[in-house]
Amino acid sequence: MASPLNHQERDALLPMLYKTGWQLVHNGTGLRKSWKFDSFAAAWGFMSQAALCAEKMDHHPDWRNVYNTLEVTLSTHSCGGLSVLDAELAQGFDAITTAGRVLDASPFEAKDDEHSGGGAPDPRSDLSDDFLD
Ligand code: H2B
Repeated sequence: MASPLNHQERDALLPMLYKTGWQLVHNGTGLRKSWKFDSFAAAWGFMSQAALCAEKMDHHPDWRNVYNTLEVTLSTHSCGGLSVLDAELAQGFDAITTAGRVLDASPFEAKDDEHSGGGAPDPRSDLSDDFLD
């Protein structure tokens, strides 16, 4: 079973992930990154590749997709914190090729009110209620 990263391991593995937009959440027990793509299809394409990567590692993300945005939180449930598997999965996600279809990534945050600014009512707002924290 994977064990939690010790201080030395955290110092060795996490700084490179901060550089690509991963942030610590939940008192350092999770890693989070958000993406905004140019379309739902691009988000789903990324998620398909990410799912294969996760399945290959037998280590799976918590994630939330709303239209063209994706918020991923990584943690190792079995050890209640971050393990080397989370760092490896984060690297795997960062290595996915997106052919310029990423419009934005962390520190951009996929907020619930992301689509609530002016203009037409968001047709997805009724879908997102189930996923609110
Ligand atoms: N994914 C994550 N994120 N944390 C886990 O502890 C975990 C997992 N455990 N995927 C795996 C599957 C475990 O349930 C199986 C039995 O290996």
